[in-house]
Amino acid sequence: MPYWGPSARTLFALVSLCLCLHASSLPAQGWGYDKHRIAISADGNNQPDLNYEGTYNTADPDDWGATPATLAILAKMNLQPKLVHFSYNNFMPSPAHTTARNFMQEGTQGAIARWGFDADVFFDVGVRKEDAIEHLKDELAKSVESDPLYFVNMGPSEFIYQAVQRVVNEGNADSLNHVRVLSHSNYNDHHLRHPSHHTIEQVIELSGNRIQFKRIKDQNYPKDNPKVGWHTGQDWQPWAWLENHRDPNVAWIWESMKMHQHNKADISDAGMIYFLITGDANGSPAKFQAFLGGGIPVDAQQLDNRSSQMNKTLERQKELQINYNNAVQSGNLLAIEAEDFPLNGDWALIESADASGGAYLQFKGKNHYAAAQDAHTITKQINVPQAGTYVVKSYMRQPSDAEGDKSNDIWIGFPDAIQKGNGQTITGFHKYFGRSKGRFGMNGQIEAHHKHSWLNVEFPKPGTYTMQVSGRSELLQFDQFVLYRELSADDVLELLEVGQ
Ligand SMILES: [Ca+2]
Ligand SMILES: [Ca+2]
Ligand SMILES: [Ca+2]
Repeated sequence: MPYWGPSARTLFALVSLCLCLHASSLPAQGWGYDKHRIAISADGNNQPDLNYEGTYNTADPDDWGATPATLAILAKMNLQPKLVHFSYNNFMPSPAHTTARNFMQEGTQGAIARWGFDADVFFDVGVRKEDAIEHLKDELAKSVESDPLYFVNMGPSEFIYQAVQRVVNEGNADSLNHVRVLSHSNYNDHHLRHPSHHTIEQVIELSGNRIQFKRIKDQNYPKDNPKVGWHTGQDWQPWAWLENHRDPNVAWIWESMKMHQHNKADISDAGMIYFLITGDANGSPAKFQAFLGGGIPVDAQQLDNRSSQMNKTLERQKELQINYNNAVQSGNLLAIEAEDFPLNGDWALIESADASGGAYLQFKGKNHYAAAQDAHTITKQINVPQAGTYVVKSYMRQPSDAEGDKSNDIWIGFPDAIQKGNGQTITGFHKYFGRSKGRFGMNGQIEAHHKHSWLNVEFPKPGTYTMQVSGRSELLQFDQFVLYRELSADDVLELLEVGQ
């Protein structure tokens, strides 16, 4: 071995050490951030919200690029395990992507596969709204002085509002003393998709002013100076280094940014994560380039585990979506939104992000236990594509302060079909009841011939049939009816998880 060998090795080791130090010893200065837990909620919805009457019924597409960029910044610092929640498509009420391309799903799944994030902390609000809110609630409620949560606000504030509301309602408001909400955007803080939605100030107020809030400068500006900010208008030159980056995962950020349908080079929301990691609120394309350097190293073993787990989940979701479409097309599954019934009497339509279709009906009148009243009966024609006998279930909810068996029933009737309970034909209206609090649960039984029974309805031939519902107990809420045949209740629950 030549005499200079050992010292060359030493030199190499020293250089390596310096490189490592450079990556891991960046000062923790963004608002005291030091490898703490991070939760993110972004919009980016591409499925139009057709009930929205404002100017934009889809979200700003800048998140399609900002999400991969954000996750790249975290991965570069090996902070994957610190990302404990990422919800997307949070433009409430967030209709599921059934006809439009789901760019946010592509961006998050792509980042999970490339950099080994935990797939279980990602939620498409359009498909798993309830799970997403609950999951953020749990992460908020865990916060203590030694383990604070940084929440990065990348979309309108209603989503975090609903999670904070649950933390408060469950008596865990003190945890919010250790939650720090970071924003850069007047829009994210104040945009209201619906009059019932809330601003970031209302989120803070709801927390009893416990949540700490910081808004850094708007990362979209100035758009005409590529040296500052994360939005360069339609000038792509400052980002050109991304396109052919030697790390293909970094080059993928470029592809994601180019999906922007107005061709804007804008990943403004990523500026917040850059600030948290570096303390620099004046990030830029060139600083991003220096930060990512030669690329993002990943642990191959960790990646293998994660991507096989994710592929299984994706395959399962695809299969469920196909099964749901088949069940609807074949007529084996009829899903009827309560809010599609024309209103009558004391029925009221309530818009709500946690209801299917963004709304439910509530009976605001008094109890009518003796008989269905015409004055409070709502009627809808339903289309039945094939003859057959269907189980009738509904998604209903009792108000949270109702006693166990109160506010939990309606009258139901199918006057021009054959109704059956306990195997026997029955006629007229029947009391139809269930129990579920907190969330809309699938249930619904009748009492026929002195026994509890599921309600079955036979439609002798395809066509249009009348369905009637009448108010029975005050304040009951119902969201959706589900009629099904040749499926089990478990099948239906699973199919509706993706179909809604
Ligand atoms: Ca956003
Ligand atoms: Ca932007
Ligand atoms: Ca509904």
